[in-house]
Amino acid sequence: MVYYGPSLGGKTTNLRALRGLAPDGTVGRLMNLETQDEHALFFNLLPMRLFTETGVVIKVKAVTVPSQPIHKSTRRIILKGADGIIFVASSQRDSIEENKGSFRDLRENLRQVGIAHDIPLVIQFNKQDLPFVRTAEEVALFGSKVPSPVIAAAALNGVGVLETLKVLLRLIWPRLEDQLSVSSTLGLDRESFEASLFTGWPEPREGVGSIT
Ligand SMILES: Nc1nc2c(ncn2[C@@H]2O[C@H](COP(=O)(O)OP(=O)(O)OP(=O)(O)O)[C@@H](O)[C@H]2O)c(=O)[nH]1
Ligand SMILES: [Mg+2]
Repeated sequence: MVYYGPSLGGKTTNLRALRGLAPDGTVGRLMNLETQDEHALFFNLLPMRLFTETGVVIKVKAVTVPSQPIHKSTRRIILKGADGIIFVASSQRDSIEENKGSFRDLRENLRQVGIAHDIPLVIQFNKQDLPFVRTAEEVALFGSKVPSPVIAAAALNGVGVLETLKVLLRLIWPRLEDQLSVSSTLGLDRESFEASLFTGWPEPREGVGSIT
């Protein structure tokens, strides 16, 4: 799962929040990967294991892209391995142009690496807890106009983070079935896949959480 989006949108914070929400034994360390060239380049990787009721364990790697313009080629390499994308936008009103720019960059990179535009994609409007943001209603209205699911979040408070990932995994299931025939080979049908993902994880929190 690739977390894509403008600088400071909250990609790393999503992974930190997942780490914080996860029951023991389901996620590994949050890794910070660094390249050795002259440009500071950081991206993160969080390995997770989701235990389904059928005994099948789904290994998920959540990866962020480095957002600086200079790292376009790294973003492409990361995208090549993507099964799904979470686009983390900032809800702040003055971030609209940055969000758009990063989304254009995403579309261009998908085209460049030959990934179809119908790759599972969820858009997250993060930082809902801040003032001067697009409201949850505005986010919902936006969601009604675009083909991808759109979710409001406040990742810093752990709100909306799990929901975003769940929605993406639901979109991904048909691919698992197409490519691996998981229902016949592993007995993992769509219903049990959806029902058992994230068992033991906390229930979704309402609102934007406390401002910490
Ligand atoms: N108030 C608030 N701050 C947030 C939220 N999510 C992230 N932040 C803050 O925004 C800043 C940037 O968050 P990061 O998670 O580092 O953003 P990023 O997308 O990983 O940024 P790059 O790695 O530079 O691309 C940090 O100071 C976070 O604490 C949120 O939901 N609410
Ligand atoms: Mg980051």
